[in-house]
Amino acid sequence: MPDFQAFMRDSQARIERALDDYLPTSATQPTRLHEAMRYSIMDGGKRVRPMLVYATGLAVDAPNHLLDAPACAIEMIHVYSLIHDDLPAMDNDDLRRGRPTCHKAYDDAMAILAGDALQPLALDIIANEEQLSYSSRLKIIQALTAASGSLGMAGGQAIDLEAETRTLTLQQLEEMHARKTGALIRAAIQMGALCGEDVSAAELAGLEIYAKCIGLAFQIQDDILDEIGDTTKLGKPQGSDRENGKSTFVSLCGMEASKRRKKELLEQAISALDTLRYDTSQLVELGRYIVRRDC
Ligand code: GRG
Repeated sequence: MPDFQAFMRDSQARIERALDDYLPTSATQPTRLHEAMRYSIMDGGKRVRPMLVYATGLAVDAPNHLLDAPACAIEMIHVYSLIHDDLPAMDNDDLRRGRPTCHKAYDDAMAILAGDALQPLALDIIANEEQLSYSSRLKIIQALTAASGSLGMAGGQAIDLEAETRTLTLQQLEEMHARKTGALIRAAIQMGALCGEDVSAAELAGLEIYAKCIGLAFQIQDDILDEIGDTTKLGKPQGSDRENGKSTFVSLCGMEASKRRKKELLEQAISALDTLRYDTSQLVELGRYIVRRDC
């Protein structure tokens, strides 16, 4: 069983190689669009969602070669959402992953198109993954589209934009984040599970609880980092949520209660993995990493 550092290193190396293979080269016409897509995706994000796909794969005994396409697809959808989120019409951010955002490095139109093009590419690589059965491909695509559409991430973003001028209740905040960030995290775990052969209903139920708890804990840590994180490490300005008057777990519950809540969620997530038969050690460690990360 590899230790967590080795698991992270191997999964990150695997995802970099696979993304590079799936993305059209920068020399492919239209070159500026392909450059913009590569600029945003091949730039060293943490790759949390792909790592969740690989760690879930281990927990359901799915071979790594089946997991590459789902791991890349979820990262493509995630990166498209970051590119569009940074646009002037949304968060209007200049920095992402420590570099100028896509629309700053290129222009608004090219950033919109780069995000637009990453979405069908994500679906395309699943649809064309011949090592997966037709049924698995369809179910993986269903998980991805449900998580990214109006009832998932895009819907969560719409609620977030509408909430900018008012304070949310804690329940409204959790519901918004369950869609905006939680849905893709949950989809990453579902997609990994769909690559396993004989995953039982009890195992799926355990993974579902893990996914929901980790999704929420991820966001609580994001809110904590917005308060106390380091701009250089974060690769984006610290304190922007507070400056923009956004409701966050910290603004609604305070720092200590937010830390307690993410600890409880982590414990709940880890206990839920007891229903699984195979190696859940990397899901456990990844959960710990997600709630303790400093960027
Ligand atoms: C534009 C449809 C649409 C949706 C945007 C996810 C999202 C919705 C916006 C991102 C805004 C944001 C910073 C949300 C906080 C949580 C989050 C998604 C952080 C970034 O994810 P990480 O930490 O980033 O996994 P890296 O760069 O490591 O991939």
